Amino acid sequence: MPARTRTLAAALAVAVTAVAAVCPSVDGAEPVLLWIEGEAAHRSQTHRNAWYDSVSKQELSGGGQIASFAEVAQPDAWAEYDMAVPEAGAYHFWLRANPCTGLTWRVDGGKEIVLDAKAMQEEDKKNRRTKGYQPKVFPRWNIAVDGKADARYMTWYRLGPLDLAKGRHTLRFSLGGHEKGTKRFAAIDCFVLTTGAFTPNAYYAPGQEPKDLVAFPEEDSWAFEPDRDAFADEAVLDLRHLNEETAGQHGFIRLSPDGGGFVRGDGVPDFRGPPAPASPRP
Ligand SMILES: [Ca+2]
Repeated sequence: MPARTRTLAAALAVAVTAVAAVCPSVDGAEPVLLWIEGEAAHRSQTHRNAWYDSVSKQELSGGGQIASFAEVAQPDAWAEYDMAVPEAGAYHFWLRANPCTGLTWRVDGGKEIVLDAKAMQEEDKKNRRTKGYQPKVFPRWNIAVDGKADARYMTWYRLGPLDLAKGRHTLRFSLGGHEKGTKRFAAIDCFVLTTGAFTPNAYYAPGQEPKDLVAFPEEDSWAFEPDRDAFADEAVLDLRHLNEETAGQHGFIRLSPDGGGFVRGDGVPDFRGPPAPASPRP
């Protein structure tokens, strides 16, 4: 394999390993997966803001979100979802959202739970080298229609588990929190309740084909379908710490000036594959 190709292959292996994450499956049971769009709320109260609503629909599951930006004098925003849960179980709760000034949820009128993004990030940071640890916060995804890096983004959060009985349940979110005398804003793209494994993949649901996927002739391509990474104790490497806090925050990865590795957009070496031999081996 040419040196440059080999280096690129190694780099891709790093990138794929760094973003992989799973949750455990329920033994012997066919997993249930409920994928619910934020914009499909059964009841809601929200407030409009031209800047906060200026997001790219292409970066959102189902082409939409539910968002609210409450001025100081406006009441709190909220959204409710009625769900038919097909079987009782411990459900992993995943949320793709922009919590901004605050986001809470509660099930069937129960205790209100706060999404504490900062605490979750701190826990991830503390455990980034802990084998078997599964991160709670995934990289931010810019959804601003003008591409500006401001408060318009989406992030996947691992919130579970939720014990749910079979039957109808109502999930209620607050959008922006409850702090009096402040502007309160937040948005939800979608959320997932599943008894099985789930790996966030931007705004795509499991099995959904990317819209911009390029088709190659079968003879010039192969299926790249690596097994899920369970971060088992016997794993040799855990490269999640290489992820940027915000995806792409340092610009595009490019070839280093010497052609032997890669650098970030700001010129800092990012990762390298095995060194290329200076001359053919004897
Ligand atoms: Ca959506």
